Amino acid sequence: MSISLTRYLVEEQRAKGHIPPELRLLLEVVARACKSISHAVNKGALGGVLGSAHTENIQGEVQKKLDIIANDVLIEANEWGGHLAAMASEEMDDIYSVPNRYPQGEYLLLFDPLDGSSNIDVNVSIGTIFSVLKKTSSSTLVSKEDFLQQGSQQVAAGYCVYGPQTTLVLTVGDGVAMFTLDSEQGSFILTQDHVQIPLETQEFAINMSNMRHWDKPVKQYIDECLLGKEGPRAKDFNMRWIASMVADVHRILTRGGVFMYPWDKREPLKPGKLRLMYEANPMSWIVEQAGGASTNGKMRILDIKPKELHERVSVILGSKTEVERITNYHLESQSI
Ligand code: AHM
Ligand code: MG
Repeated sequence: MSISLTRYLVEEQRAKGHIPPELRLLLEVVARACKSISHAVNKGALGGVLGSAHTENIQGEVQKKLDIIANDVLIEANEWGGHLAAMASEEMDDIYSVPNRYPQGEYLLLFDPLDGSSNIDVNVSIGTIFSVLKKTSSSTLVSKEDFLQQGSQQVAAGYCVYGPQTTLVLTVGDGVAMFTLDSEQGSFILTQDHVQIPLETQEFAINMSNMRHWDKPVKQYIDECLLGKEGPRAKDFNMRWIASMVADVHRILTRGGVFMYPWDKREPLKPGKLRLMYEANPMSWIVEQAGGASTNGKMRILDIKPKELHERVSVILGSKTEVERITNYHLESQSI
């Protein structure tokens, strides 16, 4: 018997009461938007959607046509349902309040519409990452400050990876479930519930070309992995770097591993490359809900109080024992 996303959400609500109807609507709308994005990604060159849009986002990154298409799909799908107060996206400078012509709900949706943009044109897995918060202020006017909540305040988070299969991964704070898109039926079907990241791993993901810029604790960890059986870890490690956080995190959820995009010395004032609100927070919650851990080297990512919507952060996440080891290396290097 196959369990659709809708059925999963209804049954979770019935059993545990943590998915109110408005949140269910929101999650179903996001899933529907992901189906549309998956369709556009699938068409690729045939749909004329590849290549640069010749515009830049607020972070000065050149946007791809599909970045903008995915952003528009998510906005259009979500603005009218009455479940949202506002949205924020990696691809938009400011928050997007629900237009006055639609009813306003109490949820805030944040997303990276198409993560791993550098992989779009080369037909490698990319994805959509999303995070849901609840508006805490009673004012009907939504401001950027409403969004600046710690990751631990999220009420739902997920991602959809567009790879050989389209897979939606979701948490509402009660474990992690994976749904695979059945394109014949047009629905997401539950394919794994209670996802657990293995504690131990022999696989790491990091962009090795940045090695010379890393800080000492990160270098120490990777050096030890590279020494393999002959080194202090006494086992060989394997390396994978897809350059799509969604795809790297998906592999870690499936077979363990550790993912790092750490602070480095190239731009010392920049805390990291990845965005706290659109990438690190949702992924950290998913990873923790699957028994893993996530830190910026100094503290749990979900405890960081954001100061900016587009704030960046150093990210170390995945199998718990490895993340703890890397955190210890950071603590040791601080105390020297
Ligand atoms: P994007 O949101 O602009 O695609 O950037 C985020 C991506 C992550 O998915 C990935 O882990 C990282 O950037 C790859 O960076 P690099 O190209 O430096 O390896
Ligand atoms: Mg991204």
